[in-house]
Amino acid sequence: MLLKTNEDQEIINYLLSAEREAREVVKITDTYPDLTIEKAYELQDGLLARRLKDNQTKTVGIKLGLTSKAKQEMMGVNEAIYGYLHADMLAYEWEPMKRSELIHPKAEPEIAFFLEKDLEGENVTEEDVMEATKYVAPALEVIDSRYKDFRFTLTDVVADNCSSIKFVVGSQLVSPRELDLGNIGMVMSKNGKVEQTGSSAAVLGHPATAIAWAASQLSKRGRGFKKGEIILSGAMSEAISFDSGDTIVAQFHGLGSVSFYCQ
Ligand code: 0L1
Ligand code: MG
Repeated sequence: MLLKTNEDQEIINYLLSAEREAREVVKITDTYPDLTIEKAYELQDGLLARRLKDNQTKTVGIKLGLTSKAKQEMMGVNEAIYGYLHADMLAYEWEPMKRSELIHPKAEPEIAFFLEKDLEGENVTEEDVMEATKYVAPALEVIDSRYKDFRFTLTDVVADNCSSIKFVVGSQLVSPRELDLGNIGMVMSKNGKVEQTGSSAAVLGHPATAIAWAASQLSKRGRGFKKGEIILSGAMSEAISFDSGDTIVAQFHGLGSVSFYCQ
């Protein structure tokens, strides 16, 4: 599908200003119902290039989305998606997250992979993923769709860099070989009350399977994962909404915990 270059720029401006002003907007497929997935990834590329320039930041990794069968079924799709992580999305456990900079944030528990080798090609296996990973760590991704009521189609969310806004990584770094990564239990609580439990098995059966899938998708576009990058491998349970005054903690069996406070 071809959109005119000026329409592409309008969409990119529309989504970036929604992020900057922490304001929800009508989804883009209301205006462009025929948007294809290829075009949505092109728009994502354009949005990321502008964001890097405007925010004077850099790419630090990749995040996978819609990695659970439950979420794919909910959206009526059978594929995961990916977006990019920028340095200015990295948030810290010790620094309150500012609610005023967010629209309608949700937190999701994930396992972060730190790569010590490039990971590229259409035939990347789970073993290759494990081999290329130096450490894994507990993480909380904050997603904040720019779309009204967090409602969108697959193409909308891809163009919106898969709802990315912030991520927090816990301080415990563990070799992936020391854990049964396909079967890590997780408990996520808000203000001390358990809100979600889950398992890394919810991430396409094993987070390394999800990453191998993403490597093959990236290779179709002449890309791959690079040494030094962080990968957020996908949510281990449903995301939970939070607001100012809330503390979110996710505890992972064998991996420790990660938390943040929203101010
Ligand atoms: O990181 C994610 O799994 C989110 C992907 C996009 C879907 C959503 O915003 O819920
Ligand atoms: Mg996520």
